[in-house]
Amino acid sequence: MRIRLIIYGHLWLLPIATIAQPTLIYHEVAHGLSRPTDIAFAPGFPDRMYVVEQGGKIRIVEQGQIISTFLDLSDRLDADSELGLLGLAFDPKFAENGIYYINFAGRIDGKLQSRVVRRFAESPGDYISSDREEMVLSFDQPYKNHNAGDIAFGPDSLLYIATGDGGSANDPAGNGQNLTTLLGKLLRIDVRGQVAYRIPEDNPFAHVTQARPEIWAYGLRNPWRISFDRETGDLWIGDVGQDKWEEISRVPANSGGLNFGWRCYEGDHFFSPCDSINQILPVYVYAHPNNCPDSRFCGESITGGFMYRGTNTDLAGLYFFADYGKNRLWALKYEEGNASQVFDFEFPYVHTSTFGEDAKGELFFATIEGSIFQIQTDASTSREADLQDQVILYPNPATTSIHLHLPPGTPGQYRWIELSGKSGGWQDLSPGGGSLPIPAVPNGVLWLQVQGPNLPSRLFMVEIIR
Ligand SMILES: [Ca+2]
Repeated sequence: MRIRLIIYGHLWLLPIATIAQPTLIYHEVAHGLSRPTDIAFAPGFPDRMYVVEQGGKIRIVEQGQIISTFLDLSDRLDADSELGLLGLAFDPKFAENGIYYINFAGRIDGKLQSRVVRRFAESPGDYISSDREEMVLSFDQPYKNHNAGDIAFGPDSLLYIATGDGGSANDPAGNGQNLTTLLGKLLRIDVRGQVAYRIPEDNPFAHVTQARPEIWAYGLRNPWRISFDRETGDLWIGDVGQDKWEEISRVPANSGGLNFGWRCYEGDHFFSPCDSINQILPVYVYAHPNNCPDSRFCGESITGGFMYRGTNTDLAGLYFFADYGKNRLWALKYEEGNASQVFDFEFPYVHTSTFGEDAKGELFFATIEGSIFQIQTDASTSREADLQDQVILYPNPATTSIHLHLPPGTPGQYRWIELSGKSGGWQDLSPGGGSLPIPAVPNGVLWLQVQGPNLPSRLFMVEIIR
């Protein structure tokens, strides 16, 4: 068991009760993605993972397979430096209206810009989005780096947008503390309705001259990934530091106007002389390798994650995060304003680029090399996986029919899905399976989706040779 008690800050608040370090199992749920920057799940489609790729695509992953390209903006975006497609958030009513939002940064009409746009799936279940797009918000970027770009709907159904300080290094223009720019901020806007957006009446600067009314919090450098705690409504930020300190900060639910300190502070350390400011201290900071007493707990570029609120009680209330340069996964237990315990987990790979949370509160993360992993423990290794292993398909390649074996006594149903995402109707399967006729299609591949009352949905790629 490895436990590190945090000695920064309020030592007297350390609780007496500690929890044992869980043992994690990383289940690779998909691979073959290209530079993932965000993972999202759409309301109403719990088994469908949308993976955002920096180069401009959103790919749909189901049952471990990349099943379609939902969106492709790669001809409009280049992913040079830290530019590209950086964030995706589904409208809370997506299952009814098909509306989703993306954030990207790129060279647009000759200028470096960040944009948040509203987009539409013709029908919410579509595997390919329509091209319809409406501008919500855009602002210029002085440099290619520090574009943050994560977006998320809060429990208040308002859209929160993380922006970076503009880039270069050391925030040369002082954007983090400048309330007249959208750079270096957390924004909060109301995107409901026919207009681009409205300013919520209770935004802290809604009626302040010399401040942008979109601002919810400020003093951020490059908030690489934000997330809401679905239980408390708190918003968590992993804010990438300059040369010394990485930080995790918390925006308590319904708390506007907080200043997280950059560039007066890097983490909880002075950085650049400022008039006195009312800085909200980070929940947790860790050092870069050249200044780090315990190499297991240092890094160089934080990737913020999520508070675990899934079904596994061993992980309940742990905030998971990682560092882009470190082959580690970390989790902190938050109590009374501090990280009361921080756990360090071995992981084979560096370059954890982003995290995601599904409808049940289970957590996933991606490596920039294109693999997606689920965070699990022994306790969550499921009967489902055992059952899935007993679903067998043969022969494959096939000609006009294929045999599907199910676990003995298990009924199910199946359907065929074309690569375009167009699917046929569900057909019943006898307990134990049987022989399935293959639709009359030219040589090529089709997806076969199988599910049942006691059988989690699974996709097979079937090669057809006539
Ligand atoms: Ca920038």
